Amino acid sequence: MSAKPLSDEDKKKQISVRGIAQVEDISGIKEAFNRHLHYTQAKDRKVATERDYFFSLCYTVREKLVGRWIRTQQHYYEKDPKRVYYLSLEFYMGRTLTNTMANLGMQSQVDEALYQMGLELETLEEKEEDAGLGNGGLGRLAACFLDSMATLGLAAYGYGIRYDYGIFTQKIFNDEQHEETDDWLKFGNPWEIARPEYQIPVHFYGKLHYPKEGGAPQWVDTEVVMAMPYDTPIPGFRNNYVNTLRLWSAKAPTAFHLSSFNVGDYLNAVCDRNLAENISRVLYPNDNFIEGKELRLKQEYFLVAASLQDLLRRFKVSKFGTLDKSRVDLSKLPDKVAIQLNDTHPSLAIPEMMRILVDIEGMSWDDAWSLTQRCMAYTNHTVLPEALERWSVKMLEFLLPRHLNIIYEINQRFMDKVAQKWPGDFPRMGRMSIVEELPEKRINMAHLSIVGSHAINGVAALHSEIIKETVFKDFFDMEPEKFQNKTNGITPRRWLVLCNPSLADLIVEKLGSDDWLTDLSQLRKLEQWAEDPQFLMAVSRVKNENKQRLAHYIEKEYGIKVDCHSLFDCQVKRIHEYKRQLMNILHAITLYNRIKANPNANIVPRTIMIGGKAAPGYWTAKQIINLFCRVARVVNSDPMVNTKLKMVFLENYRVSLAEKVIPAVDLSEQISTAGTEASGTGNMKFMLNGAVTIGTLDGANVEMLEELTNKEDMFIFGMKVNEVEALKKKGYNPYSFYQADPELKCVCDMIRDGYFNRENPDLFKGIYSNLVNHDHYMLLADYKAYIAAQDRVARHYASPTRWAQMAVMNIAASGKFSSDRTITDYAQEIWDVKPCKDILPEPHQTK
Ligand code: D6G
Repeated sequence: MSAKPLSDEDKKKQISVRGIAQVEDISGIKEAFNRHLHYTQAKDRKVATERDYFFSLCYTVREKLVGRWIRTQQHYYEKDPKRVYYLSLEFYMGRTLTNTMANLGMQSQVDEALYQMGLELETLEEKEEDAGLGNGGLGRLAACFLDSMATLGLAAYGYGIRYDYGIFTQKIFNDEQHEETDDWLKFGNPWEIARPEYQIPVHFYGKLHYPKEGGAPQWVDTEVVMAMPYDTPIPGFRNNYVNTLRLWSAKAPTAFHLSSFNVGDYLNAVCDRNLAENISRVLYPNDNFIEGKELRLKQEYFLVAASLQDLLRRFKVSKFGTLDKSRVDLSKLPDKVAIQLNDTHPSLAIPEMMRILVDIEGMSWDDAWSLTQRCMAYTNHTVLPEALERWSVKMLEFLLPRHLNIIYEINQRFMDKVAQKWPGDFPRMGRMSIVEELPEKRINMAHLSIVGSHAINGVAALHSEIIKETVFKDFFDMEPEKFQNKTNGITPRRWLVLCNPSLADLIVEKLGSDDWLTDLSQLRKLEQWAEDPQFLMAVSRVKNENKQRLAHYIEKEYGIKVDCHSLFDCQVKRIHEYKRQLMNILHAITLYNRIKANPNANIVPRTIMIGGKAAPGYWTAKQIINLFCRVARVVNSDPMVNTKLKMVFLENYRVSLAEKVIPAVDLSEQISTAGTEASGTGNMKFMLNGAVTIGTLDGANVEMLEELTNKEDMFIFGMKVNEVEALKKKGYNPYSFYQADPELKCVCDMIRDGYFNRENPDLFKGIYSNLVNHDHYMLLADYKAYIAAQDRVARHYASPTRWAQMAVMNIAASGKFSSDRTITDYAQEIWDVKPCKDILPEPHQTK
């Protein structure tokens, strides 16, 4: 097929964030694509499936990475900088193909090459499974951080688990959530490379042997599982850096269960291999909730044990693997290694590091402790009590006896320090102990993490203050210098260039370059065009195109037609009571009642969308999904209502769906009870894409408001943290709010009386009674303010120019929320490493 002539649109594309399409690159891509179709997929064009094309394209793009990857790793060995290790049980990566092309600046070339071969890039992109190795914000944050660390040229590594099954696929039937396994590896993963040569043994169970001559007890008679690494390249944004995400998969050792007592039962011994390999089978599907199961504890230790051995191996070798004697001096460890614990999930790294240094390397306790503390730093992500990890001593004793022993020793020494500072203050010692006695003996992993780290940070300014004043107050009183704040951020590459290229191009055109993509604070300059009618029109046009694309998706997937002129009002995040999706539903029912009561009133049309997964065992969260879907059914089928109000549940919300939804939204719902959402990052993604926020003064919303030049450009409502606390103290009575507000009372009564579920009218009585009697997250107390804020939203949306101005002012104020800024802060204030803006040379040849 011959090349299509360049239209004006094509010419514009050439100065697009999607890269510049050069003729020689296009022919190179076509050649590589055909080579992979032939040699890697072993297919010809007559029999090739779309998936074959997808894989051929992935390998074509991957080829552009490998030279850079090898070169970057060589560069780290040559320069030997301090390395950063980000340990996380979750890396919510989503898709890789488009991100890789975007970061290498080759989207236009690939698009053109495929077009010339009669194929469509978008269709192939849709073939990719999401790598859903995370639940929500915590896992996606880890993924955004990897992008920023590579973009800032940090010698950084992600360490995690290669779960065979990621976060479950959510299916809605009969208005209810059902879970299906996420078999994301079923067609193979073109981005990973197995590295069997770096397999590492991990020990479990066993017992302690106390040597007669004294000294540290020995951990003996253990069961071994092998940790097999799979490496995924993490490209920086157009800087030729490619870092590594190393994910561990559990493998039974060759001799697993083939010991003497098993001789003669070879087949059963082979089948038993599954037991060991179950460790990396599945991601625990809970967000902000810890289940306390043995398999999860195994996962946590498996990650930590494999990663520490691996990073110590890397520390001990240098200059391409030759042992450099001076470097085996472990006292230099904190000069070369920073370990960031993403929540307490990998906090066994602290006793594991002590075990390695004391038991294996023969170091004194004090020296080992100093090195451990100087390497480790801990990020706290939540103050919700059900999310704070506490492991039963019984379980630890059984699974990791030496670690329990070390934790006791850490605690003893720490308690001595507390007693020294506050002699005789036994209640304080009780509060600060790593070992809790009631209701059963448990290890408080947050306390362990604080004691074993040199830095502890919250994830937004408000959250960092809250932890100092509440859950960790005693620790703050003791060592205030350890406590820091690092407000979360998002990568503008995925969350703008990739998901909203038209808006990115518009900004490039206005700012005259794309430098702002690695220095997002430059977005502030857009304020000068906030009154420019042409710019406002262009921003609205992009939003409308995105809305049309989403409307098309909604119609195709759910058969619901939505009006693109209506206000797209959206709350996407995990379903949790504290996030208050139920309050959003109360508003939807309120609107329904108002339209029914006054069909001719001039009501601003809205499309209310909620998306998110409920943890499979979280009954109330599932009820909330069920209620939303049932209300939606009534609303959407009522001709008196459905021209003004539509409700859509966005099934199976995940990274790739977020990329379609976020650019198309007008109003972002960030409505958690003040003091409960540590940061939020969805809030930032919406802001960057020109949505206006309705929200409480919670998490990073506070800083978003601070960044806005005009405070009216965000719809803030509801109680502040101190007001929530004061009302709790006074005694909160939700029933009085219910009785005092006829509109609220009517909405609650409809839920109680089964208005939306007449065939099963008792279905939501529990929701009603919980609301009016307990209402732990104070929805009824904030309802009036929320409705009033929603009314203000509608009034503003009725003026398109005013709304577009608000959108522009929000985009302009979103620069602080780049994860590049967050990572720069971690680098300077916790890790003591220097971001490097230099671009590595192109790798022409690799050694
Ligand atoms: C990645 C990239 C590859 C490198 C390998 C091992 O797979 O080029 O050789 O990592 O790196 P280290 O674990 O020795 O740093």
